Amino acid sequence: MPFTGFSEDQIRQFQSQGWVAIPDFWSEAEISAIRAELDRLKNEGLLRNVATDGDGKTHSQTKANLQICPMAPHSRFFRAMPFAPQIKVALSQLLGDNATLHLDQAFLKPGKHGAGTNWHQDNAYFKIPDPLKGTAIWTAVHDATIANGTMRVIPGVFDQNLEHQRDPDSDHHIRCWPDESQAVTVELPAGGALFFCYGTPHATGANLTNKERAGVALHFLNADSVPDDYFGRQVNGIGHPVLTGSNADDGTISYGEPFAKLWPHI
Ligand SMILES: O=C(O)CCC(=O)C(=O)O
Repeated sequence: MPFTGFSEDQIRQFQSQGWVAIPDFWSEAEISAIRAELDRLKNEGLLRNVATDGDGKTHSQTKANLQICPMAPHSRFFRAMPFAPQIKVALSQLLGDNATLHLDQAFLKPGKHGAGTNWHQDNAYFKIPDPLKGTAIWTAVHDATIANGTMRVIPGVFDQNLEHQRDPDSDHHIRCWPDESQAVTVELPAGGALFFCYGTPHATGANLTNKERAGVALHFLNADSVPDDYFGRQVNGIGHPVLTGSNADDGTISYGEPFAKLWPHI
């Protein structure tokens, strides 16, 4: 049964613990299409290895954390994904009216030498005043398991600003060192989605299996929490469509196409 909305308990979990997981957020057809489009971007060489050899600079020859950010300039399909009807339902419940797309990206971990992304809070980058006014939707493109380095989160600490430093295992990330004994490991089948607010510390691990594993991460911010120049700012011509409330765009305003209606047949 495709996602039609969070239960009250799930909303309470997001608001008090900073995360909630939905194992069947996308249908089979949707996740197959997401996987196929990510494959296309990978085969075109658009994913970049950001893993480094412990100095934050030297690109690793032995491990790979393949990232593409943003995806939208390269893919009509990924331009359309934030307009999917179930995203609108989820964002209306978690962020309310005037939820906007903040950024879109994907991380792919090749089999055997896929590298994790170290612990961080997204709010260490974005610094919004209320960390519950922003959420990631992290989609498991393949089954995400302990063995292939699925996401871990630290519940209930989203209102603490942990100290971050440059991540020596990445060419541009920052990282923190939370109390890992509190971590929850979130295993998800392909098509599942993990929601975590901007303050929730999260990390992925190494992929020790033979098969690749990827996550597509869309980030959303309530318009009342955005920096002053946010709507004027574009990355490669892509702006920040409003996705919920009476000002919601169905894709027509931003891209001239009614993506909400067309999805997933893009
Ligand atoms: O998938 C990953 O390795 C990291 C994803 C992440 O950090 C995020 O979505 O904020």
